Amino acid sequence: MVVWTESELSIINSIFSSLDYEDIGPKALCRCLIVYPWTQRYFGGFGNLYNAAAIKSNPNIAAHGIKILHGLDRAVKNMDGIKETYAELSTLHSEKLHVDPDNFTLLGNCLTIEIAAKLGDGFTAETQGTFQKFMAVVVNALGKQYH
Ligand code: HNI
Repeated sequence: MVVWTESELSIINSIFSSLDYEDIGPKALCRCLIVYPWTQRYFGGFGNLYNAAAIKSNPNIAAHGIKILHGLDRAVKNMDGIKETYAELSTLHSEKLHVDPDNFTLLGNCLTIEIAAKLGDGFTAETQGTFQKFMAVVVNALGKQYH
């Protein structure tokens, strides 16, 4: 089981309590779709993804970016049971959506960059280390139902 120190729990809570979901969610998903264009294949029904400008102004993508952050909220509220929390979401991404689990890491990288840009000097090495540990646990949990 993953062990969290008091300091790590406090860093994760502080990141998420100050996070503007409506800003960072869309930015993280847009960055992922632009930097790693093969991730666009899962969003064929979302409308125009023709270029970076189209992706950034696509309301369906923005809404989905916000939805993903709310998905991460579930982990923040269940830090000692992230695997169980994501069992159903993992099955959905695997069996129904057929999302390659490597993409979870790519999205996590983009989210890390957006949070770093937002926090500026506040994104210390300690903050980064804790956030990346959190995302690694989330990615692992989301990949659990793949076989
Ligand atoms: Ni993901 C649906 C959470 C990564 C493609 N995804 C969801 C939903 C949540 C969610 C919540 C809504 C489920 C429902 O309707 O019951 N996704 C997350 C989280 C991560 C993640 C927490 C990682 C941090 N998803 C990804 C990645 C891709 C992805 C990396 C593809 C590159 N997700 C999808 C698609 C859907 C989806 C596609 C369905 C969208 C729709 O509405 O049709």
